[in-house]
Amino acid sequence: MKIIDYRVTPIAFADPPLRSAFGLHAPYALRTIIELVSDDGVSGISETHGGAAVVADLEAVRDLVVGRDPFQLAQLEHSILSSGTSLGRGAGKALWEGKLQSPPRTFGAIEVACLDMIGKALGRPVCDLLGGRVRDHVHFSAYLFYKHAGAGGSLGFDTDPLATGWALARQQAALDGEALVRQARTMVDAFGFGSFKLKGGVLPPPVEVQTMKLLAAAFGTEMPLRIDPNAAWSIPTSLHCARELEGLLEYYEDPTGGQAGMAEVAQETRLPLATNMCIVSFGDLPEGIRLGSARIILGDHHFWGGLRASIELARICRIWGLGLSMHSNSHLGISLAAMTHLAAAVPNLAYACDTHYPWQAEEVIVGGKLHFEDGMLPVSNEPGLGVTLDHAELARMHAQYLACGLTYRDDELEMQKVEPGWKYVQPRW
Ligand code: GKR
Ligand code: MG
Repeated sequence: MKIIDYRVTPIAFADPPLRSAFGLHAPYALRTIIELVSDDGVSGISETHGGAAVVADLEAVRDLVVGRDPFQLAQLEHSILSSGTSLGRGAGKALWEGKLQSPPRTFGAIEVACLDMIGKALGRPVCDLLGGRVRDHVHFSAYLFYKHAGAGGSLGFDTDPLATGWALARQQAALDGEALVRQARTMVDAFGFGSFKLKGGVLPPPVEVQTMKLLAAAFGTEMPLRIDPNAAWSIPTSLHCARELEGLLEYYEDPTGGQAGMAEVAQETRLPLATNMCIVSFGDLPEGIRLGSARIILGDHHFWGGLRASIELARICRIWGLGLSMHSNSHLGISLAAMTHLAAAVPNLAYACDTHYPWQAEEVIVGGKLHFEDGMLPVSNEPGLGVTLDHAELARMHAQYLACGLTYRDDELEMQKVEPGWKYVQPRW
């Protein structure tokens, strides 16, 4: 089997004006779709981060991909990681994502497409190529955001008066605790999620602590809760909030920045600390383990080097007694399918995975959006990832990419459009 065609297509899709410590989401989120075709006519697809630098990295390895046997992943990984073809740029500006390394992302995106292709050739789901499933359903968590009014995309910052239910909640502003509880209620009603993650680092810490308390009061203390201020808090603020939140949280995600800062907070609180910011690659693990910067790692196959590397991460977590959860960014169904296969194959994934998926209305796969039931997705039995690329939607979202003019994620710039002079600072409080 030989890869004879390799297509890299940047796309953009509507994204609501969600807030985070980095600023505000732009009206469009960017992703990249990879398609491989083999000499015997089998295709493989994947989805990764978006924007011009990501596309350039994927294009730079074209000659290493075309002509390759998709089964020879170790060879391909070695040649991409050692090729020096990476431009070494991140998907976003002024984000922790600047810390992410491009070669594992580039390889990971191609690896998923190869696994999809291999699965289709063998008639087996991707999770079977990762060791097989240990579960038939994967739990996801409700990802709550403070947000401005609007649904993104062509709707811009306006709302659609005909929208109801979650479609309406997705458009409504939510900039205080009560509005967040309403958002949470609608999300649970629509998707049945059984845990919450609040994207913090947006409003002053007492407001965010209060939001967590309101969520606990509204949904009961048995509902697992997490807050993720994306390192917007200083060490003293993180410790103060930890005292307020003790007993309330399933885990405390990146309250403060850096391995040493996180370790200092970890030493002073009983809350388990989690991260997708200070441990983001295998190279970060020795220091993280030595310092005790986090008890839970939020893996993400998009930047840890693919699905097989994520299985290796899971084993390391098991050996070192670390918990494992899963991180997400704005994404579509191909990523969600890959996350689900990975989650199915990881025995020690003890937490519901993050997903931004409910925030997106568009889809690039045939049949439209995947459906959560009771906050879970079933693990597909279909060959490969079990999803098919909708080429008409791909073309439409590529045209949207070209038309929207965005080439990288810049939440700070977007924030400045509504609050002139706003600056990303870490820590803010
Ligand atoms: O979508 O604004 C966002 C999130 O803040 C995202 O950029 C983070 O990568 O979800 C992420 C996280 O858990 O840190
Ligand atoms: Mg996080």
